Amino acid sequence: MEHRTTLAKSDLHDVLREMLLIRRFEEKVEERFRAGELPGFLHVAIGQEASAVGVCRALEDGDVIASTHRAHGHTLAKGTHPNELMAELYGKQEGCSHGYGGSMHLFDVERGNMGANAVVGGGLPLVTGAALAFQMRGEPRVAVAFFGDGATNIGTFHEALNLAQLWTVPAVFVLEDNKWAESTPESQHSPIRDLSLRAKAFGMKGLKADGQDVEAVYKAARQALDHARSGKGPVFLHLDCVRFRGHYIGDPQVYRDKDEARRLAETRDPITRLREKLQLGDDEFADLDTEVTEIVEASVEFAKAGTDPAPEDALKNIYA
Ligand SMILES: Cc1ncc(C[n+]2csc(CCOP(=O)(O)OP(=O)(O)O)c2C)c(N)n1
Ligand SMILES: [Mg+2]
Repeated sequence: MEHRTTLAKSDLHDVLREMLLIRRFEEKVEERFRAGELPGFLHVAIGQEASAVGVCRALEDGDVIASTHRAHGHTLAKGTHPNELMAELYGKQEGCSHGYGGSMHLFDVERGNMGANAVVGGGLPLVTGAALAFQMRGEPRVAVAFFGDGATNIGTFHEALNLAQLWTVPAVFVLEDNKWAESTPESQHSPIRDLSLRAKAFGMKGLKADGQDVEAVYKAARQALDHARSGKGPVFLHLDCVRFRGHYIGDPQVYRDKDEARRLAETRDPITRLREKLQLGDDEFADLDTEVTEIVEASVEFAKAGTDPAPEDALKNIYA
């Protein structure tokens, strides 16, 4: 895809398809998890598809990302095939982390994904380090960290941004601000209401966008990436996002107003928004839905037919 400062009209259909694929993928994962087929712990980013797709679409070949515990959308948007992602969630050797990782440890280094991270804030120093490497080698590449509002309170966030700015490395720090850290609302975990102000503490360029509007995300991400790539230093990109579901699948959400999530899903769904903009009729949308749902169903079949890792290989990649 040719890179522009805004998404071309001709690309928007494809963008909608990608967001819908991620949505249907995560709905299927939730269903299979509740059916007891998937091991481990599960966080979905249903409602946050615009951030993953908008940012990843703006990347150039060679750019890298690091993700969080809510990583399925980022992983798909960075190019991992749904089969490889689903196989990983089923713990199979065919998975992108060869069955060693699961939902919170999705890696695909060949496609520039330095991994999901179960440690909140764990990806941030990796991104500063990768960006430093690009700078030292004179490569025109950018490293991008996704992280949540809760992560802005952890030490690695401050260390990573401080050094990134000090060394003017080509990094973009993408805050997916969904206003929750597990069951803690932002007003109880941050002393400031506007988290874009975090960038000011480091003298870092800050940009803001509506994280539910994929076109706005793309536009801001392009600006951020261009700035970082041109050697002007890192950028803090604050995306105003919405978490439609609980923190994890199974979360009873007793701490949250029951109507809030429903209201937000009705008014701030990035897929509905783009569908309306494209004026897609019911039949056209249904066709798109069938197409992505078939891809998701096929990924489940692929995963179920996968190979279980051998028990004797369990310690193979442990180095510390
Ligand atoms: C270092 C560390 N501390 C605490 C946790 C437990 N934990 C997992 S997710 C989470 C909240 C993260 O909130 P945020 O960064 O806003 O991401 P979101 O879940 O909203 O996407 C916490 C505290 C953890 N995984 N790692
Ligand atoms: Mg959050």
